[in-house]
Amino acid sequence: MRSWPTVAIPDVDPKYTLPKLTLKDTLSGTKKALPTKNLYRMYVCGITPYDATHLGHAATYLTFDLINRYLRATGAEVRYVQNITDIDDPLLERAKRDGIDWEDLAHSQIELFRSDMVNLHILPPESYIGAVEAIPLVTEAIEMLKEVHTIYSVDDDLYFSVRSDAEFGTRSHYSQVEMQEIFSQRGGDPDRVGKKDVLDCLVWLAARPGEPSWPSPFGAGRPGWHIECSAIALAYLKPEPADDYAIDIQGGGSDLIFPHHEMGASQVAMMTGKPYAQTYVHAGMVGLDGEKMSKSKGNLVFVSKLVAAGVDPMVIRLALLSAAYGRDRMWTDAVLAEATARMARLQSALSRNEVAPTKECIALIIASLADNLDSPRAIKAIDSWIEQTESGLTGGSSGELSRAIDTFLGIAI
Ligand code: 5CA
Ligand code: ZN
Repeated sequence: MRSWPTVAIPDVDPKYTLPKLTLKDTLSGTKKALPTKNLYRMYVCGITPYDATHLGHAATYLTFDLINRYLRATGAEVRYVQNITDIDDPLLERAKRDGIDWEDLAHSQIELFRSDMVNLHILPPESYIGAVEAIPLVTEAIEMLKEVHTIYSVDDDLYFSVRSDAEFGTRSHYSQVEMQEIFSQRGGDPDRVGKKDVLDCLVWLAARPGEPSWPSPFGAGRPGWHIECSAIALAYLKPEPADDYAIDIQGGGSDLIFPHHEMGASQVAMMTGKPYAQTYVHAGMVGLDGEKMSKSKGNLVFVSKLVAAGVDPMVIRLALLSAAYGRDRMWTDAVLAEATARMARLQSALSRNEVAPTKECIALIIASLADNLDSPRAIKAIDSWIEQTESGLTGGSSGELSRAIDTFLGIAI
């Protein structure tokens, strides 16, 4: 699938030293410094293209954009892969409900997502891969899992046996009861008769009448959700044989911790004999005015609608960065109003002939982001600089500060 155009990133002045990036790892529950490397492999779960791009999606991709920007600023290469779940039950259900062709729905939403990502200055993945185009990779992955005896069939459908991985369930820290509950909420089928374990997940769904299907060595059908991401990640990130982990960063929103990322980690461990990711990073959920933002509640706020209403995408970016990425938070009119006011003050301060010293502010932005992407702290440093400039301090370089804000926070002013 075509990715989207890249965004220029200003270079970092060599006078600034970049500390190692630390990130909160969901598996260990602690902050971990990423090892220094020349190449990082990052996989982030992409959209299911039927309601793109709401502010929750935007916040999640923005989180990984901060990681991407920081690692690149250290001089490293980031091999970044993202998928598109362009065939799955929820997409088919939505297309049916709205009386449209599922492929047309997916294409229109992917197009919208691309333009939202461009507007938000989110760096594109190197590989942007749809589930449909990845079907040969999915079937190869299933073959590999078959070789290690982790696949069985129920009727003509194929399942991954979670108990073949002794570590299954240990990564996401939920009890058995919680796992079962979340599994059913997120498309799982705990009650399917013939399964070996209630949590076993579908990897290949045999063709159903009236539904799209593709040929495969296991008969016509379509991929299950979790195997789609495992197969795409391995094929496009190409793990380094000498590494202890298959990839460096596995990411997405916290709604994917279980079952999606647990299943993926198990499948990859079975296929490669290594743990999946060095660090598992999850962005918190964004809600609206005190409620969970969800399709069923119909309270989604879309980036494209805000932009069409005249909101500057850089203000949306600033607004989303004003809260810590890992926490659940609310989008409210007040959040947008605060970011609008902050942007106006920042623009006005940066346009002065004389501005307050900038070196300390830039160093603080870098140090804050290095500390588990603490964007609220980086914004606080910018606020203090604005106040200093407004109070008449001089000696700084507005060009240097606006470049650093662009490089690290992705906000072009
Ligand atoms: N296609 C799958 C992942 S393989 C999927 O979860 N698609 S999605 O469209 O539902 O979500 C796309 C990304 O946005 C995922 O990383 C998901 O975790 C994240 N996301 C979804 N809703 C929210 C929300 N309300 N707040 C923050 N992130 C969200
Ligand atoms: Zn995924």
